[in-house]
Amino acid sequence: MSEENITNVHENASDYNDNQIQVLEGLEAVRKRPGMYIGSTSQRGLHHLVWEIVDNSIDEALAGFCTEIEITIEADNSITVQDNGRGMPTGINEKVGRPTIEVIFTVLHAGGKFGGGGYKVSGGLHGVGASVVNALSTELEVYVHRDGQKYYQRFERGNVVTDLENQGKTDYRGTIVHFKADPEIFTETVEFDYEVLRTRVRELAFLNRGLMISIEDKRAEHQVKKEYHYEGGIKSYVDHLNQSKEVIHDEPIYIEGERDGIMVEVAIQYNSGFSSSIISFANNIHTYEGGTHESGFKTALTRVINDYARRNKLFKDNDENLSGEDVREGLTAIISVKHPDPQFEGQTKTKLGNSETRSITDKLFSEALSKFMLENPDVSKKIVEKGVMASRARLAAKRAREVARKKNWA
Ligand code: 0R9
Repeated sequence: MSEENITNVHENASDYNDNQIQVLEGLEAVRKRPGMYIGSTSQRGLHHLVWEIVDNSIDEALAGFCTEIEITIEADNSITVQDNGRGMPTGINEKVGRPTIEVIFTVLHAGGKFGGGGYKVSGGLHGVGASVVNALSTELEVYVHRDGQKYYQRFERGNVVTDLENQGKTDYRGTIVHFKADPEIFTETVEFDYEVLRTRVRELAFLNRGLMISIEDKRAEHQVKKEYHYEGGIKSYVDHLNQSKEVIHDEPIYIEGERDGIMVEVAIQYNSGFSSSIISFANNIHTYEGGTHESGFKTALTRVINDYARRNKLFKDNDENLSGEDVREGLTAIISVKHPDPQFEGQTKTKLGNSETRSITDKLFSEALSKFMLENPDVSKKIVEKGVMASRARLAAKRAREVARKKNWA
């Protein structure tokens, strides 16, 4: 593949097609500086290869065409990812004169996202993942089942070994990618850790309601398979996090909404404990450092609970409002947003920066929570009481500190 910079931007396109890809550069750069593309060449970077391929399947699921993703650690530590989506387009990219599949796997920055019309929301390397994985694998094979035909192409260290070939008829539909990480790149290890993959697979199943994701380990010493599928999505995630806790209302409160192309989902449940666990995600990426979605949620939660308590005379007239910390005591919450153009900031690039997401999360969550509280007065009263107890404890501790300070001065 040449290193020419070919641009092929389609405006107003609403779907990918074989020509709607911008082709920017070759793969030598990836093998020279793998860390720039996958973070590191340690075991963490190795696992990154899996997520880059899985992200493409998840995008297909988010587009509404894929319901199942299977990940297999093969006996030789190679990886197979299979999805039952539409199958990658099998036509020729006119600008390059090569099959789209070949372009996607051999040219950096070849991806629908760069075509202008693509709408993809999963995390990852924004459409360059397939070519990066190919560049860093001793072998990569892709099988596409589409329109009743099966196609196959093989690469080695990013280079084309066989042209895309039609292998005849199939009843199946979907894409299968099989790759083997290159020990010349991953000098520490090329062995996958089943537990690391399993934990993230389960998280992805929680975050993508209804999607079935399985992980199988075929290595001699392991031989295990787990399937994850949550019809409740992040509501099931909150149930899971609170499973060993005493909850103060039976069902997690779940809200979802969409505005300006930004999808917001929140699930919350209070337990009798004193700590809070708020976990936020943007495009399936754990936003450890929080961001606008998390702050919009927190502001809305505090305001709605105070408004409800005041309107329903659950405060005494001279009681001050509950603080943010008061209303978060004993709270387990998952916030998940899907944004067409997420901006990640902060030291570890895990803080969502898009400013409009703050007000959108605030509005969607506050409207839904206000409605829930009006319709569920028994649960709402328990939540307010929990906050009032936290507030009293906080004010009592503050008074005790003041008394102690005065004593020390006396
Ligand atoms: C096993 C891993 N799966 C994938 O890598 C995968 C990519 C992919 C895909 C499409 C469907 N399934 C996929 N699985 C797809 C098809 C169409 C449009 N968009 C996406 C279509 O039929 O019109 N693709 C991801 C990128 C591309 N396809 C494209 F750039 F080649 F179009």
